Amino acid sequence: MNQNMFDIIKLGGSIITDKHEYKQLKTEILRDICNVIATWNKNIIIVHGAGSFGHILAKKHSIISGYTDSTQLEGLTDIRIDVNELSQSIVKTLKNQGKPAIAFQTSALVFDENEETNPSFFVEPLKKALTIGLIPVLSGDVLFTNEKDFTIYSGDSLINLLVQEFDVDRVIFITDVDGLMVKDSKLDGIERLSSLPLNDLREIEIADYSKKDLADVTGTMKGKVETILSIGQFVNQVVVVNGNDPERISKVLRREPTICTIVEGEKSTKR
Ligand code: IP8
Repeated sequence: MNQNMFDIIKLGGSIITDKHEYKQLKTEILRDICNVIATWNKNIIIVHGAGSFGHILAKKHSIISGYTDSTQLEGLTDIRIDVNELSQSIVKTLKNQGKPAIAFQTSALVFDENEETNPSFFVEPLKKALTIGLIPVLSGDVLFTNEKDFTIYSGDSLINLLVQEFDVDRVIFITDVDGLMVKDSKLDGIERLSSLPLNDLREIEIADYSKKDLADVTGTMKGKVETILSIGQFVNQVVVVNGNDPERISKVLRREPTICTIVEGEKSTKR
């Protein structure tokens, strides 16, 4: 495999924050996950979800609907401050593990000109950071757009852009579930998908896991599958693994068997 290829690691908002409580960082889990990431010598880009540092205020101020009145601006400012704080916590935790990282503000690099096409993406600062050995840390954000003035842009949408700009081997979603769950018609329950080609995922009925009581303006398990279907075309593998057990992440990185879902992407067929 080409050593210059990248892995993108998505730290889900639910695994690094407690989504029930405003700005509640799961410090120990973040430390344990960063510990594992720090052992990994491949080029990586980290994208994190906003969790309770973003979704609670995003919902309160209807940020996803775009600009309606000036009272939203205070909310927008607070979300930016809070998401920045979360990004910096990740950077500091990586730094403590001896891994130099740098946070980038997604809304300063990405601008949605027109909802029909991919947003414009100023990717050069990321490329430069990577070539000198820094790990870029990016996030979901409040994005400026031509149509609505602003909206919520998820980390998953950003990954969709990144896989089209970088030579990406794997996208690893570190979540708080054991993998992608499907309805099992025989057992009348749900079961985890362990490994499958992207094409099979197109046919499958996914069990919807979203916790309805939580403020989350972007995500459901079905939404995650749509993201995987899209990014899977550009990468070799997409993995969904539970970050509550960092040993599983370690095994995923070393390509050893563990509890997770591995979707084989279509990158090689596109060359
Ligand atoms: O948690 C959402 O990003 P996500 C960004 O990756 C904000 O969906 C600010 C709520």
